[in-house]
Amino acid sequence: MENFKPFPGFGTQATHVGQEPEKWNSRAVVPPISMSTTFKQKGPGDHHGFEYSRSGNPTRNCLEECLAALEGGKHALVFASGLATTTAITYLLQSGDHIVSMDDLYGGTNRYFKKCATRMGIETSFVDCTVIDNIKKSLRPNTKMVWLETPTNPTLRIVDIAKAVKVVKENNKDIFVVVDNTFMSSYFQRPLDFGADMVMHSLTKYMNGHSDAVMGAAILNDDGLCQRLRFLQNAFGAVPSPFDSFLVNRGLKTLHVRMKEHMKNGLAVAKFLESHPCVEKVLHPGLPSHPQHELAKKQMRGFSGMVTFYIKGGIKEASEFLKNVKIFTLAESLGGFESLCELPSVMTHASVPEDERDKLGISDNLIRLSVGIEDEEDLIEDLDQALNAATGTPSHKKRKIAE
Ligand code: P1T
Repeated sequence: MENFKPFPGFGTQATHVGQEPEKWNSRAVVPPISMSTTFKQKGPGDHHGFEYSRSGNPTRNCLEECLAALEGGKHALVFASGLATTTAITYLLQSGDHIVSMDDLYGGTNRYFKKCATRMGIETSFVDCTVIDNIKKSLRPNTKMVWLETPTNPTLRIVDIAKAVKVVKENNKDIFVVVDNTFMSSYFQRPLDFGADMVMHSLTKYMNGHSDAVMGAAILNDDGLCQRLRFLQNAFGAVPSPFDSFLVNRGLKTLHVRMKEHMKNGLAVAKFLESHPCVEKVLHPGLPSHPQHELAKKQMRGFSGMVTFYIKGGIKEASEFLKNVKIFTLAESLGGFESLCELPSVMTHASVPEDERDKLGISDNLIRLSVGIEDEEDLIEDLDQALNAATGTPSHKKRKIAE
């Protein structure tokens, strides 16, 4: 395993920032779930920091403070889902504005820009931002936002954040650069350190890590942008419940512990798949065979449990594999403690038009794994038997021993 250095103090911050017992008269060590929708005022408009639970909630505050610290940012705002966060951020723009977006990204984000933002009169150009010159060429006088996802979902391409920010700011310093950091979590990557203006997370994934809450966050340093987003959080109203805020806040407490296991298992699975005769190609930024392996090592402090691979054959073999896994579960989503697998062309990226999927390499034999924190040997054995069952090959492990 690579010898990556974690961000200093990460575990201590995850444990304590925003969680101060002194916040509560009871001195509760674990922040209480504050379910009240409204808060008593001393006089009209004269309150104790909270008025109404959409505009502010004590449990949500604990989570937002912790998130800001973990991402190395000044402010964090949470929303009812990752996509609600993307929507709120896009509401910072107005009709006639233009977005440049990475072409490979979560299918729902692609669909939002194409089918929803367009209805607000906002146009998006989808370009391969791994080639920095493509970003430069697609900037227009009305470009207001550049949206990057790195590593990308599902083909795990890496965008050089520092170079992308540089080229954007040289063109116009008012264009803000947003990085969707969902695949890495705050533990392995901090885009704000590379000059990005804002980080977006689907907290539904690694940050919560327990596959039991849907939520998103925007994290940033700029006070003015934060104020505008705070207004939208309340005015737009897509806020998470206090109970879900409690769950995600609890999930953060073990983020650093979980991510190390995801990385270890993900790398083991990627190496195993790369050696398997039923596998055409493996995509994992931690493998020296990944075209951007060096950039990944420079920009990230580790790798998550995301592994994508092409099974030999087509939809038939891919479907058989997915039906045959026993420990991996065939389901959308990622980043939970449990291992999941899915077929992006039919599931998470079905909303991306077929010609675009072809261009991006999202073919019917492309399988995405979210490698969980079960025992490495069990995961590899499961993948081996499912691959062999899908392709009618004898067990790879047994065959290797026989050789
Ligand atoms: O599901 P939601 O919390 O709304 O987050 C949307 C989202 C945003 N960004 C990335 C990189 C994502 O992967 C997602 C959601 N992705 C899945 C559900 C998935 O299985 O890929």
